[in-house]
Amino acid sequence: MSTERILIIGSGGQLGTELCESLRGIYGDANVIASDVRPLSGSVAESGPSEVLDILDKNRFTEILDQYKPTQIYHLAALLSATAEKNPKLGWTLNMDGLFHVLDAAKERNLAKVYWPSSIAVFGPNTPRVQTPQHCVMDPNTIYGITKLAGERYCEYYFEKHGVDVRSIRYPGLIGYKSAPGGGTTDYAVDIYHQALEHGKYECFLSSETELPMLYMPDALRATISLMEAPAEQIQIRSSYNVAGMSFTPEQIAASIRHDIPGFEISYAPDYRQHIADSWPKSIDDGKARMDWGWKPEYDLQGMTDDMLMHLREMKSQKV
Ligand code: AKB
Repeated sequence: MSTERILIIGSGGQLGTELCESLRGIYGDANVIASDVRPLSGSVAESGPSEVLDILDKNRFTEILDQYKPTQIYHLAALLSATAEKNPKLGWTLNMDGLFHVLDAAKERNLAKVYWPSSIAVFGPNTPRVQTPQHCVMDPNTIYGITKLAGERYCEYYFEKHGVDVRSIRYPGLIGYKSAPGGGTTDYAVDIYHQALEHGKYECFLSSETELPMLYMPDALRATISLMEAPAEQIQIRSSYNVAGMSFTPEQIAASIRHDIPGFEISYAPDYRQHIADSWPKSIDDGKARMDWGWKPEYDLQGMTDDMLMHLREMKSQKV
């Protein structure tokens, strides 16, 4: 029997849905409480406890903490880059105040661990863009990146000042077949697979040569859980770890799809998200994560594309 009880905040999102399934597999369905600002549905709601929680509502948060007495929190609720750019005030409030509520609760209730995701959006136009180091000039110029960098500093501060065991990864774009992303600049790399199977073509909102770091969801889940399970003394970075899987351009992902769907066509209509992508790294140096807690990705671009298309085809055939 697990002695851990884990509260996930933002379980309805792309990462939350899949982390919930993985954590329930490890710690037991009843020990992982899924929560989201909207009522949850599907397997996340059916396989274990689930609650409606707006992390900005402190009273409701307190009620849930009193009811379930979690030992760990995974705080995933946030506005991503593209959505936050459209609504900067809400981006700031949700991304910062939500984190403050969680870190304060962890401090006051002496929680064992907190997980909070950062992003490659902490880097900006003055950052070295190839093999971006763990420590370098950052200067993010999106509201999302600014909140993630401020959040990283807050996490480190709470660890140093209050002993909160908070751990974090700077995710690149996340790609998975089980759940849809929402509001990110890297989301094209998920949508392209759906459109390839449904229509045999895709219009990309980034230009053909825009190279960005990405991570396939099974690798992202493994990275997150390995970091959270590593002994505390191995975690030397309390702001957030660089983690990388692969880097590619829209043209390269299209070529990998053509291995499987030879007639697949891609066209380009860059929009405001191009400006965001242009300020981010092309590739990431994740040497610290590899050294401190043994991180190593398993998927490359073609391996991911083959796996994505196989699973999406399987899911579509089950629907009909
Ligand atoms: C986004 O595109 O906003 C996210 C991210 C890189 O953090 N996927």
